[in-house]
Amino acid sequence: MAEVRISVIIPTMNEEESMGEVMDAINKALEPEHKGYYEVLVVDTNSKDRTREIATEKGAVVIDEPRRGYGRAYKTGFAVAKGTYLATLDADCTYPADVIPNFVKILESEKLDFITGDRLSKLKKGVMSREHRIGNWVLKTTMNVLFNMRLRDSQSGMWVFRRSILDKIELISDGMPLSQEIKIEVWRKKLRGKEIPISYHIRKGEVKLNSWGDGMKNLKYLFAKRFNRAKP
Ligand SMILES: Nc1nc2c(ncn2[C@@H]2O[C@H](COP(=O)(O)OP(=O)(O)O)[C@@H](O)[C@H]2O)c(=O)[nH]1
Ligand SMILES: [Mg+2]
Repeated sequence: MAEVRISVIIPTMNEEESMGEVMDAINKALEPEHKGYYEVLVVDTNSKDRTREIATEKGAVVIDEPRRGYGRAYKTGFAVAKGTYLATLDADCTYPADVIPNFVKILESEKLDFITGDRLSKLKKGVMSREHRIGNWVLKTTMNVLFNMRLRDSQSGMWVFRRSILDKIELISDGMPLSQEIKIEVWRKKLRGKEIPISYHIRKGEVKLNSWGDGMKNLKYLFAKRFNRAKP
């Protein structure tokens, strides 16, 4: 590939049920305007099912990351991504891959550094449990208060951003808190960030996060980050 414009990065752990559909959605979204100029990096932690084969068949490059952790997987993927623009999403069919080209256009036309998809403004009934909605509210309110931010969705895992900002931000978390940390860093470093509503869909396959445990870890991480005590 001569020049990579867009790198799509997906962390995976046993996502065979949805991997094919996610790859199809990405290829369908990017082929019309970016064929030959995008790469899909699947950062996989010890999948025992067909996730890796399916991803490879559909054109992704699979990167091995045996160390557990959502944040760890992203940091590994970011380090090898070649695109001018990076886009992230889960491998579970929850995020809309079709918005990626438009978000890249918005980064360019509005001269932004970072866009995060907001799942909550347009959330349809039944997609997220009451407990999850309450958890998300507590986390985003705590983040907004501690860091003087105004985001609607602090936990969204869909970001489209310029790779060049990675030199300016510090990502410490190896776990789920990386999702809030990347937003905190963008806003803290006064980069040009924007939140844009996206659709969000019911998950396929088995959830990898433990709601209460990860929710509490995320909450504690916010305080640690605020007082410069964050650890991987
Ligand atoms: N490589 C890697 N991927 C992970 C790990 N934990 C979760 N994932 C992936 O990260 C994405 C987010 O996990 P998910 O279970 O959907 O969490 P949720 O969206 O917050 O409920 C999915 O694509 C998972 O397969 C991990 O330890 N390593
Ligand atoms: Mg998910």
